[in-house]
This record gives sequence, C-alpha cells and structure tokens, in this order.
Amino acid sequence: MMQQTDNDDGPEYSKNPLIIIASNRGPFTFSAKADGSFAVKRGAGGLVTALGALAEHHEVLWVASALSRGDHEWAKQHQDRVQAVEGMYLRLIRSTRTCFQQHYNVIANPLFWFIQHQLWDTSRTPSITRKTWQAWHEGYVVTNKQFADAIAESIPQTDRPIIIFPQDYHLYLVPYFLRERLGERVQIQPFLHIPWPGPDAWRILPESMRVAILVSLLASDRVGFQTKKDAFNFVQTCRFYLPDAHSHGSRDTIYYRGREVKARAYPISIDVKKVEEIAEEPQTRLLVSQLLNAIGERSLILRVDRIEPSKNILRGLEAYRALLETYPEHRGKVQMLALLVPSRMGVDEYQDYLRDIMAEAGMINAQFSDEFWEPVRIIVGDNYHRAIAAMQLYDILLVNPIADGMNLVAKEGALVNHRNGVLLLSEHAGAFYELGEHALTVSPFDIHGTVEAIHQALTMPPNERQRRAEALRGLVRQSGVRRWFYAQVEDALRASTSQASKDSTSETPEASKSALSSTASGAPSDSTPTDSE
Ligand code: ADQ
Repeated sequence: MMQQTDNDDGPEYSKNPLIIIASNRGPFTFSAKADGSFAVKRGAGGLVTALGALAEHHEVLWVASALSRGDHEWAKQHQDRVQAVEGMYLRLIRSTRTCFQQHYNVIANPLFWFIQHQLWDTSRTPSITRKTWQAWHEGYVVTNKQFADAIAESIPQTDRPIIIFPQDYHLYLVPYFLRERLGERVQIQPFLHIPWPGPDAWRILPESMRVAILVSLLASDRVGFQTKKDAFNFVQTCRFYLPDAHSHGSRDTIYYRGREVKARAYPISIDVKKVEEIAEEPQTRLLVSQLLNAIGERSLILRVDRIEPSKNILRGLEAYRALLETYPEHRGKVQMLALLVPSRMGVDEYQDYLRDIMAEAGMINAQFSDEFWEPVRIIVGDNYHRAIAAMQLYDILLVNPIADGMNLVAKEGALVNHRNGVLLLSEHAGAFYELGEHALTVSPFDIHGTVEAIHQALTMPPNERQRRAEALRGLVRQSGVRRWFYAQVEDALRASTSQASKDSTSETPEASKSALSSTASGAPSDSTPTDSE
C-alpha cells in the first residue's frame, strides 16, 4: 500500500491508467468572447482539485453536461468531440432543454435526492405520475445513455487500464449502459456523494425504476460511498429487492449473476492546503474584520449551507428560539449568523423552504431584538471567502442536517476556526463517523437536545473547547480530497490487474429492459437548458 499525504502528486502506477470522470457538473464553465474564442472558468469543487492534481501526471478525461449557454456553444464549436482543456481532456454533452429538465428537475432532484435524504411527507408526496414516468424514460434514461455513449466513443484503443468513475445520483444507469457497450475491459466505479438509506426508503420508487438502478450499480466493479453505513445499506437494499443478489454474510460485497461487486467507503474531504490559503487571503481578512465589527463581544453561532431542506435550517432556527426562551441569560450575548446559498430554485419545495426560513428568522427577531441586538442575521448569497471568514470566528458551528452524505462545512470549519469553536454535529451527517467523538452530537429532530447542546457549548470550559477543537483540526488535516480520490484509483488498479486474467465472457447483467428502454432519441440539439443548482 502506497503512503501519501494529501499534497503528494499521487501514486506511481506500473501501467499508466486512463481515468475517466463522468458527472453532471463539469470542471469548467465556458463563456463565448466577442472574437469567437471562449473564456474558461475552473470550478472550485473538491473533485476538480483532486483531478487537477492527478491530471498533471495521468491522462484524465472528464465527461459532463453542458450547463450554461457558453458550454453549449463551446461543445457545438468542437463538434461534440473531446478537447484538451487546462491539462485534462473534456467532453461536454448537449441535451435538449426538456430532456435536461426532466432528468435534473423531475427525477434526480427532487425524486432521488428526496428519497435518499428521506425528506418525503409520504401522506402527501411524492405522487409518481405519468409525467414522472415520462421524465424517467425521456430524461433520466436518455441522459444516462448519452453519457455512456459519449464515454464509449471517447475511449481510445489501448491496453492500458481504463477506470471510469461516474459521480452521484444523476448517473445511476451509466454503469449498465457502459457494461453493455464495453464489456469487461473497463473498471467501473461510481461514487455516491449522498447517503444511501436502507431498503425501506426505496419502497417509494416503482419497482422497475428501483430494479433498474440497483441492477445498473451492480454492473460496476465497486461502488464508492461516503461511509460504511451507506455501503452496508446498499448491500441490504440489493439483497432485499433483487432475488438473485446475495451477500453470503458480508457487509460490503454483493454477488449478483456471476459478478462480485464491492461496496466501499471512501469518506470525502476538503483541499486542506487550498482552504488554508483562502483563509489567509486579503479579501478574506477584510471580511473577517467586517464580521468582527458586526459581532462585537457576542458569541457567534454560525451555519453555512445551501438552502436545502435536508440541511435542517428551520429546526436550527427553532432551537435557537427555544434557547432564548429557556436560557434568557444568553439574550443579547449570542448572535446567530446563517450564510445561505440559493440552490435548485426551480424546484417548488426549495422556494417554499427559503420563504419559511425568512419568516422564522423574522419572528425570532421580532420577538427578541432590542435597539442594540438583532438575534439572527441571514445572508443569502454565494461568497466562499465570506463563508471561510465567518468559519474562523464561530464559537459554535451548527451542522444539524436531517441526512447528509458527508458535510464539508464541518471539516472546513474545524480546520480554519481561530476561537476553539465547538462543532454541533448531527448524528446523520457522514462527518459524524470521523468527527463525532470531538463534537457535541445531536439528533436533527431533537429541538430540546439541540438547545441543551448549544447551552452546553456556550458554557463549556475553555480547556475543553481547546481540546475538542485541536482534535478536530488534527483529524481534518490528516485527510484530504486528493487522498480520497487516490484511494479509489488504487483500488480500481489493483482489481484491474487481476481482472486482466478474468473470463472475458462474463455476462452483461440482465436489467429490467422496460425500465431502461428509452422512448426518445436523446439526440443533441442547439437549445440551451437553464443553469441550475
Ligand atoms: P453539498 O450538499 O453541497 O454537497 P457540503 O458538503 O456541505 O454540501 O458542501 C457545500 C460546499 O459549499 C462547502 O464547501 C461550503 O463551504 C460551500 N458553501 C455552503 N454554503 C455556502 C455559502 N453560503 N457561501 C459560500 N459557500 C458555501 C454534497 C453532499 C454532501 C457532501 C458533498 C461532497 O450533499 O454531503 O459532503 O457533496 O461529497
């Protein structure tokens, strides 16, 4: 086993692999310039950082959806072919506006996201209608097939190992279509960024959709999850719904129609070096001093989230209100600051959620504020520097999601905080398994418990705060997003060495043909879908 730190260049492989990433959102955004060329903006996400580092030494192809108008124009200008961009190769997939909407705004978000975060109010929602089924066939299946076709067409003739990493719930059917086209000569290893709940949560999906997803994921060699719990839930879900799937007592392996599929945990992390650099930038320092002025001597209770029901922002506010009622001694001495990024505003539930948050915050301010103190401040907007600035200053970081694959805010906060701040962490965030021991942990549904935990944090002796904060910082520093990705590449390479000698006649899994068959051509068009998320 090779040892790396997160800033290494990555492991050296005996045979240089071709690494292919497939994700809805790509690493770059393009905008057309007046002279016909394109401005390229690199995305800030962790995966882009990890891949960027890997691409310095290895061949990396990224296949993603064209999201913006500029992306569409760029893909069209290059006749939808693979292009070299900033040290890696890129292929953008153009789909029609309707197809994209059906894929993204009807099936992936909200249906799958809501199932996997267990957000449905099942006496009322969801209703899976003819429109949903249409979106499944004409949006979700078509898009997934487009991805698999684009990947298959982009693969050169080579005897090098080829590893394909489809990312997340937008691309559940890609492994099936890839295996159908490419057989056993590639390693397929999806990574799921969001939680995988146990079998009960999946009963909401009609059988043929559910089976199509499971059968497709079982066409992979390995499926990566954030935590061992998610991996175990996946094994259980396959056993429960697929009569031919067996685990023979294993918690991390499924045997299905001649294939052995591993379910493995690869907990994602942050780019430690980059986050530390951003924390030191002049722009961030300026924001720190502005925030300090606003907070004064008060204790800062901070949250930093997308506006997203699974993040449980409303119950966080409810707990804050209950704290001010139950422990009046904190009135005027604490400040709640919520930095919220608008997200998926095309989905009704998200618009309603933002409205409810603003109403609740308004009620708290109306009830408790005085001429010197506004108990809650909500800042809506996407400003990463401000988020990192605020994280340096919290006394309490409130991370109380109903369900969360990992939650990177918990890790960023623990890394950059200067005040020995206390992390209040939901037991349903993936981060709980790594950081829970040194955080105050809460059930996201337990308002009373959250109030008591906030009070405990506000009255915690300084040496205990310091001990906890140092332990958290140490844990985050040990991990990192590059290491997260290299671990997946190493596992795939190890397996591909033994796969070379495997029987190449291994059967393609029999999926539920009816649920996977598409009823639309999925041919690219020039229409541009709206930018989402
Ligand atoms: P998300 O649900 O988006 O990611 P999270 O892991 O918290 O959740 O990452 C959000 C990122 O956006 C963080 O880097 C955070 O700092 C930033 N951010 C959030 N609010 C912000 C604000 N108001 N202003 C600026 N920046 C803000 C999904 C899964 C997670 C999983 C990640 C990675 O839902 O569980 O951890 O993918 O796998």
